[in-house]
Amino acid sequence: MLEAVLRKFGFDDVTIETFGNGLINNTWKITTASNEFILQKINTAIFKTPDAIDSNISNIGSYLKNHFPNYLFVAPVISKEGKTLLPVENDGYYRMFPFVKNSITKNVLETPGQAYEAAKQFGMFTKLLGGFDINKLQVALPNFHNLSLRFTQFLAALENGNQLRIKEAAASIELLKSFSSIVKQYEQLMLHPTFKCRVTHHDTKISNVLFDKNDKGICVIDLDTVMPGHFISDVGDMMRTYLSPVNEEEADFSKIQIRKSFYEAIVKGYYSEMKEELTDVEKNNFFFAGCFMIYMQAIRFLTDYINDDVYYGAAYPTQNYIRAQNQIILLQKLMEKESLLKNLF
Ligand code: GN1
Ligand code: MG
Repeated sequence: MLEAVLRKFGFDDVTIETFGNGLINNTWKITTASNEFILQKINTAIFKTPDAIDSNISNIGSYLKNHFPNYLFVAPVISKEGKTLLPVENDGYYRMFPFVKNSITKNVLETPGQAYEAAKQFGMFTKLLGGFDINKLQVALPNFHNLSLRFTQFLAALENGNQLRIKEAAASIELLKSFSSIVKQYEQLMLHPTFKCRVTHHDTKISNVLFDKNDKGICVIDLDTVMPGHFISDVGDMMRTYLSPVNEEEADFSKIQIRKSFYEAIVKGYYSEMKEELTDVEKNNFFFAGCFMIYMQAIRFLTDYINDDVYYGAAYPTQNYIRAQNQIILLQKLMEKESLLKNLF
């Protein structure tokens, strides 16, 4: 199947390896005699309108090319028929990107300097697109970071989901309910006139930043979830994925920690681009971004566990339950450090 897709891009003799660690799409690295590429199959169970993604990437690309020609925008490869999105019957949708020469992607964050660079790159992305007409963006995943809806879906799962799993996860369920003031705070912010809607990446994990060999950020990638949104999504997911030395898969919860130097790096990196753009209400909710995203991710993992893993799937039976517990502990540890971290800035 992949060979047929590759032929449409004019490739015959290539090596194909699986690539990366995304939970949703399938990704391969393609090596030809002279170049490298990234091929992806879009998971249409989740991204139901691949055309929307394709058009967003194309519109953003044109805007950046016209207004900021020096910004490295990784545009999709055009097929022999002139397309950037290739439907394959009874299979799915494919697209390909050039692998940026000499770029490095990281699955694990090692230093605060890397966190600074990543936060700067995501901040820069939103800032450069400050003049882009947000109404031109199609919403590929409606309500993706709508915490109120995620909470409602969690409550619905408690009504209709797997009873055995609900019993097993009782303690985690109670903990998540006990943090529901986060939903209230989110709802109040959404009503605030200066809590702004901006072009938001919505997936700011470290592997979505390209680095050079000196650990300097080059640009951001994976624009599938770029939609109108709020800065708490991007900054919050940085906190969720950069602050702790271990990620959401870690089952030894004693390894979960909040590293102050990485928090500082996120603030400084993001502010190096966005300080003048953010309103006071937004700045006052910088710390809240982490609570919002970690709480939402804990809810999403636990909801999925209770719904028999329909969304994320599971490599072993309790994977989503472990992930949810991991995120609850991360949230608790972050909240313990609230005054320490808030007093830094
Ligand atoms: C999914 O596929 P990946 O890893 O980029 C998910 C994110 C979650 C993340 C948790 C479309 O992202 O929202 O934060 O898993 N993406 C979608 O690891 O649901
Ligand atoms: Mg992604």
